[in-house]
Amino acid sequence: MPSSKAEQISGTIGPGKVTFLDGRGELPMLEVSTVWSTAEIYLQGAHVTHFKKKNDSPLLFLSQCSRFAEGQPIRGGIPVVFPWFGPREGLSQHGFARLKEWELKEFAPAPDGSASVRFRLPDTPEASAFPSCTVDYIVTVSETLQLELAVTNNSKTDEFVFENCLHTYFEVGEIGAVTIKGLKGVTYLDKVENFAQKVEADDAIRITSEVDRIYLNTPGTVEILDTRLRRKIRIEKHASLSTVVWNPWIAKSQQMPDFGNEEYERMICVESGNVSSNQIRLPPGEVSRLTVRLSSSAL
Ligand code: TA6
Repeated sequence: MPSSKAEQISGTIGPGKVTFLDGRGELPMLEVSTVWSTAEIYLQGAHVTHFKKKNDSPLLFLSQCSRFAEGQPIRGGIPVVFPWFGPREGLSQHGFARLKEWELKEFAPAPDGSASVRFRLPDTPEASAFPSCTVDYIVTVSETLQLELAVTNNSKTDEFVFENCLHTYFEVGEIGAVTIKGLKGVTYLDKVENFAQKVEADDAIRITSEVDRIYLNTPGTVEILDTRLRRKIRIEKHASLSTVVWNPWIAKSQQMPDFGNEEYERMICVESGNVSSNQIRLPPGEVSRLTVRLSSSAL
């Protein structure tokens, strides 16, 4: 680990480079830059807070009101949700991974100019409630943003049952100008209506009120079409059966202290993971690799 902040770890192969900085709230942060793009990643939660291609708008939404404090979730970017999704009696919502400072294990610039950074979730008291496991997260920055959450069950005897989710906040020009494609015919749990089970009827989903849905058994690619930014975002994924779509709309926005009252107009969460009935049952010695590839193009 670099001894001084703002120390640059330059790649020797490609032009990809990583700079180690004091981020907001003095939380340790990495800035990764490639010929195509820049990204910012906080060690806390291995949390990608920024990804932007040259000549494009940022891909990820980050709230102006987000906290940047030890052990507090960051509002925006890509929270890593693990080992449970949602509330859990007496414990933090969405697991503990997003609250912990991850170890920076490796920085790997590639000949093609992309740059990968590997993080490891350190042992924590909370993890003792689960079978012994190794959790690595690899972020690859290039013209696209690729994420891989690898969980190894180190137990010799016990199955590891967990949920995971890359809870991505996308930046949009204006929520009214957005449609979401790729979920037609998929069964979902509607959290706004007490988890009522429904089937998606729309080919192009529009957001016109609070939306909080868990789409199940859907390994497919989802697209966000944004006519205001004239941008199409593609979310390709592997080893993920759940897609969660969330916009807090007006009332919920006003209830969240770390989220601006009008910010619901500029974001949509389309999250990729394995939650609820899609939770993972990982046998001893096995590895699960949730992979998500985010790309964007002109509409
Ligand atoms: O993924 C959608 C969701 O589960 C919503 O229900 C909402 O709670 C959101 O996550 C944000 O959760 P957070 O704990 O970050 O406030």
